[in-house]
Amino acid sequence: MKFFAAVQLNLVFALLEAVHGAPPALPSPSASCSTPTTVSGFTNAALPDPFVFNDGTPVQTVEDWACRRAQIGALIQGYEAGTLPGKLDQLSGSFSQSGTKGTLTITAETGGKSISFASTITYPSGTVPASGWPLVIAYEGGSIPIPSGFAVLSYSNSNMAQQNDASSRGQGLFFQLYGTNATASAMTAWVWGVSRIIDVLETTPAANINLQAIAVTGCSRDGKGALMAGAFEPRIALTIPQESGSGGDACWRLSLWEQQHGSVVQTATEIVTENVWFSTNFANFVNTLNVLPYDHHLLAAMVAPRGLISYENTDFAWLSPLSSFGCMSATHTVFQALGVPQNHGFEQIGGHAHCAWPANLTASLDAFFDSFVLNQTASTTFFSTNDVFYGVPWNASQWINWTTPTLTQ
Ligand code: MCU
Repeated sequence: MKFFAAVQLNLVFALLEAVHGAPPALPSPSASCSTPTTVSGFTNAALPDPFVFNDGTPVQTVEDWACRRAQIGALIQGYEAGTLPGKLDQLSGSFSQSGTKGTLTITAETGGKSISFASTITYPSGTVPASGWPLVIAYEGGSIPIPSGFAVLSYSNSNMAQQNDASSRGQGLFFQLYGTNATASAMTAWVWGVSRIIDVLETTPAANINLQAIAVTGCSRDGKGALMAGAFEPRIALTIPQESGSGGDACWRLSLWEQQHGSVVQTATEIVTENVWFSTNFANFVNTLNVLPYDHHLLAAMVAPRGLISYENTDFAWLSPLSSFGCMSATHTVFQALGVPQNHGFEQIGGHAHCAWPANLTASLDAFFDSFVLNQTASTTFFSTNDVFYGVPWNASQWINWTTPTLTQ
């Protein structure tokens, strides 16, 4: 019965893809879906259950999950990310191309202020496919091997919101538009920029981009950012955070557990002092993580049922390897509940420098590109670690203490 429901769901997502050629989509949350930015009185030492709403009632259907996802997005903004502004009425773009180099320039206006930013798109040579080129939006250029046949947009996210150190708060183009007191963290400002790029690509046919075939990637701090873009922007078909570590595909609670067991990892208390990736409000919660009604397993779960593969590097304790593995194991239950576990991959190996690409990861990467961006058939069952987590004990049931339902239509 369970199997049947999963097959049925796969079929529904496949039909959605066939009809729209688009990434698999969730229904819109119903008008009655309530999305507060905080949950008062919440406390949970384990990872919060993805399958209960804020009020404790169970999530049973795909439509329920669409509402739960919206709740999670609001909570993440409320506690750690600040407010993500939406689409602007005053948005325009221009595009020029010389050979394989295109320049996409975007002008955004609100409240009497205006900013412009330009991105370079590097195109493959050859004939444009009928549906346009698939595109990778690469934070600061990215550092994964992108297969031939893709256009690559190099996104200057640090120009959108600076990330030098704590003094970067409120610095960058986004804050020129929304004011230096905007609550958005740098990562939130970066998501806003990605969404405006996609808005303008939608109205710029000359750029020849296949809007159903957009991936996002970035490494390290920019990997944290890439994960967040995939979580909040449903027009992204495939999300590829690389070595994002704490604040990315790791969970706050699990990183603290690693530290408590003697591993020198990055925790929430450190991260809010180091840089401006999170809102100023997050500093109020980093010493009482149990009150967070979410953790990063739920940030990553916002990507489902779209494609997500994250890569981690076991050579660096600072990246908090147990936390990433445990956190993504928790995220995986959401893809399972939606009947698409193969849409979520995780690979954690060592033997390479931070943000360098070892060739033995290319098979999974290419399979994810094939399946989720190019709509080709590929086996995408990749979920593994070779790590022993620097001796820190991992007991899944201590952290993932819910039963995974099969969400029905
Ligand atoms: C893994 O990403 C970050 C890390 O969170 C920071 O603590 C460290 O300073 O920088 C890393 C990074 O972005 O390296 C390029």
